Amino acid sequence: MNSTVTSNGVPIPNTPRYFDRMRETDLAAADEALRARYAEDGYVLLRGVLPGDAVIQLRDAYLARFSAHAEPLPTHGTKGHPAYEFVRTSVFRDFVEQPVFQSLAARLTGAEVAPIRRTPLRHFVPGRSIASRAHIDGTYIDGTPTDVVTIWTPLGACSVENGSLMYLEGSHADADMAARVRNGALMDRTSDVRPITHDLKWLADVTGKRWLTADFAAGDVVVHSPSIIHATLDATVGTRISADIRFQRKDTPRDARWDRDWSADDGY
Ligand SMILES: O=C(O)CCC(=O)C(=O)O
Repeated sequence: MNSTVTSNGVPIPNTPRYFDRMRETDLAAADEALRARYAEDGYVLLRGVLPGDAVIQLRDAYLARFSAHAEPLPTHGTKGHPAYEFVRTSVFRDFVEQPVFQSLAARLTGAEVAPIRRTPLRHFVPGRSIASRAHIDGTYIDGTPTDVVTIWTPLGACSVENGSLMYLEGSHADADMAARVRNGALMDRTSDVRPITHDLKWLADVTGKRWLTADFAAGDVVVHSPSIIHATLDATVGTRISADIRFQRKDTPRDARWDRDWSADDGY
């Protein structure tokens, strides 16, 4: 790994001051232990939740769609782009509707959950210096944030150098942190007030926290709470493709905007 990594082109020293590894949780743990870990860390990293070859097949089916498309492609995930079409196929829907996801979300919430239809499909290629800015999911969901569970599912192996997801340690336990740091946060895209910042080193400095990373194999997932601050690094060595698969408690108000298929320009 390099001595400096970047997110949206902004460098962060790759040192123990700024980075640590996520803790792994055993999928075979008892439900109470799983929930306790989720409450404590704001995320659970689970290995081998899905067969790796099924995940690779989905990735290949998505990438195969690019050969049928004439250049130039529309913006990622907008109408006419392979990602926009792919999230509407039965292959993709069958994948995200596998019972393993719903039962995991139910185990973590301890309640009955319903799927959220809108499932973003992310695709980051090396050399572009584009990554997800620091944010909490609660900002984007028009509901009670604690009731939504996100299962971040990389479609294929995803190392830290591939731009995998990472969490600001313990940030879920500080309810005011996002609001507090937002004041004075550096922002490269001032038209969108929802992300906290694109400068992940700055955020680590003002909070005194580290970013927690992981290398993922095909079939691994990480599940997070809507109040944990997360972001990604730039993909530098390979293409990162992933899906944000979400559920919410059945007994909570639904955000109707999230009941439709995802489109990158749907504004949510
Ligand atoms: O994959 C990404 O770049 C961002 C994912 C994310 O923010 C989420 O799953 O909530």
